[in-house]
Amino acid sequence: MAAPTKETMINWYRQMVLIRRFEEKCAELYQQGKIGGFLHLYIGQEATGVGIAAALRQNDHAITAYRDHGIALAMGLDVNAVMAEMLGKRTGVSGGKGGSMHLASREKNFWGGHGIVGGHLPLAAGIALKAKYLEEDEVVVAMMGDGATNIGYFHESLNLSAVWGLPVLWLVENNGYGMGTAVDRASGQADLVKKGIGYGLEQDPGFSLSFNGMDVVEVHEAVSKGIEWISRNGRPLFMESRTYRFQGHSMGDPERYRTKDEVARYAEGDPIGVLRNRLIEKHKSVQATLDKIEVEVVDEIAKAVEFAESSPVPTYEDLVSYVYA
Ligand SMILES: Cc1ncc(C[n+]2csc(CCOP(=O)(O)OP(=O)(O)O)c2C)c(N)n1
Ligand SMILES: [Mg+2]
Repeated sequence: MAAPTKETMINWYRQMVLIRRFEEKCAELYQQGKIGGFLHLYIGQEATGVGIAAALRQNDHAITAYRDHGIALAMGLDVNAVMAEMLGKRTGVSGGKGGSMHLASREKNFWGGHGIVGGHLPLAAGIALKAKYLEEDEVVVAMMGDGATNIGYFHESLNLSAVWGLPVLWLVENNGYGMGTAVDRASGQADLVKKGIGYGLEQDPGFSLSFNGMDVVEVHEAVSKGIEWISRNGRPLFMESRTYRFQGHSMGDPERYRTKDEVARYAEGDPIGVLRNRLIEKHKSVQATLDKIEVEVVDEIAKAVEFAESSPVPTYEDLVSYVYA
């Protein structure tokens, strides 16, 4: 596989910084009471979302759980409309009726944004069934948390995908914890890729099923190989991105289940820093470009907040549309 070009990596850098600053701004807006409900930040996991989005081919699909801002932005959803959704505005990607956990875009083949742990996994199987039925070469990347691998939907979906030969890349973002429970305290099998064995999923496709989710280059390469393998073999795969979330599970998490030292240790491998160092090591001159990106992104986020704040809230008619009663 060809190494990504300098331009490609700079673009990934921009996307990762955009996600990071977006998330920081959301935390601020939440404290100010401008964002309601739950808020699950993607800080620390940016390389996984950006690497996946970069690996998707034109007609492939992505679907995820409630920690969805990062992949939504990486899938190219408009930053203004995503911010407006966070604030529950009519101009939001889901008309302001979904909020943080329900970002989606039919046009971008991004199917959300789902609040029930594992609840989107059967939907991923359904999207893949459509592709199989119509003989279309499309792969669905179904992202999930480590905690989601312990729920009934997981079993049913992986099982059906194997029985029916569905083109799904089941992709667990192993960030070490559920809400606050470490992986080995919740899962009888803590080596998560081994969970695919029980469903007859391929264990030796010729590349590693588990990869370093803190390095966007590695994520992109692994997911590209996974998608290519699924497309060629017409069967699902189960892969693991080893990542880490730097913030609490949701807002207001006292984080008693881990030490500050542990978080600091992982922060040394901050995915944005990893990519920045890699770029600068290879191309010294790129530093000014990266610094400029930082400034541009802050401006882009400020404009998105302005757009969201000045947008109208949904009307009564909006609220009762698409509602079955
Ligand atoms: C069916 C169901 N049970 C419980 C919850 C409450 N809940 C929300 S997030 C979460 C933890 C899930 O952890 P993981 O799958 O690892 O995802 P992460 O938050 O780490 O991204 C739980 C138990 C829920 N939303 N849905
Ligand atoms: Mg988790």
